[in-house]
Amino acid sequence: MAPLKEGGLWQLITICATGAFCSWALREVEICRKLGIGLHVPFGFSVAILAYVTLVIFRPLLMGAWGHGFPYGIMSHLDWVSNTGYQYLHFHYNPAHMLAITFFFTTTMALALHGSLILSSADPKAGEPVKTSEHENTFFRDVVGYSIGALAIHRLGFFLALSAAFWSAVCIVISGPFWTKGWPEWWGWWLNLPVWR
Ligand code: 07D
Ligand code: U10
Repeated sequence: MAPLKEGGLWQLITICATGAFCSWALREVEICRKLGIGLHVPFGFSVAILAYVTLVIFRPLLMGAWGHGFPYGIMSHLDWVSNTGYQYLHFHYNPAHMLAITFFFTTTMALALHGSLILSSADPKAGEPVKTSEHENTFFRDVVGYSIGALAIHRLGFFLALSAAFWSAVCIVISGPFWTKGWPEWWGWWLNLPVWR
């Protein structure tokens, strides 16, 4: 990838991609305004753009070289993730990476719960009536003792998904600019707590 980056093609792609993503977000804003709906979709997309820009602009700037951005190849970007991860010894010990992964997994669980619940009520077998939100609430009150409600499940999903992308951005921007050692070593503060030190 070095010649590509030296030739400036990588920088050109980065500029064009960032421009395209931001233009797309603004197009979403336009459509929301036309429809008179909230700006939730462009806001959500902006957090994805933030993660991308963190990877290819903010972190390389903080590290002092564009070479720190990830390369735009299918295999080469996987190599970059692996190499960058092992530079910090064991990336699973990065606390923000832990949080991001937890949020990604919780997002899929919430969407699976929500998708299956809606289908179970709104798409019954032929000849059976469509069920009500009372059925939906009752299912979760029965199975886990709590129903978050039809509006709040979407608020929760939005929060979980945005948190996943946000903590992803955090986990990579602190690797290098803030923490240069292995991530396992960061947990030394725990071993050094006066309680058992
Ligand atoms: C960046 C996407 C933005 C998208 C935009 C829009 C188009 C248009 C058009 C379809 C944020 C694009 C639009 C192209 C398309 C049409 C019509 C979203 C972004 C703007 N990791 N790890 C992450 C896990 C390990 C490492 C993130 C899991 C190892 C490094 C996520 C595991 C080591 C970096 C994540 C695991 C390691 C990451 C990625 C398991 C390697 C990052 C998601 C189970 C040895 C990266 C900001 C993301 C990151 C990242 C998950 C393992 C290293 C949380 C589940 C131990 C170096 N990892 N990882 O960022 O945080 O979403 O980037 O082992 O840089 Mg990791
Ligand atoms: C549906 C529906 C619908 C309804 C419905 C429902 C589906 C039609 C009718 C039904 C829905 C429900 C009943 C709700 C379902 C609920 C969920 C899906 C889950 C909701 C979850 C949340 C709100 C919270 C999610 C939180 C997350 C993901 C983050 C949690 C964070 C941790 C656990 C922290 C983990 C620790 C890590 C990663 C260590 C990393 C380090 C740091 C973060 C730094 C700070 C750490 C320290 C200082 C360490 C200190 C540690 C100590 C002291 C130990 C403490 C331990 C910890 C774990 C923090 O469709 O409509 O209506 O009702």
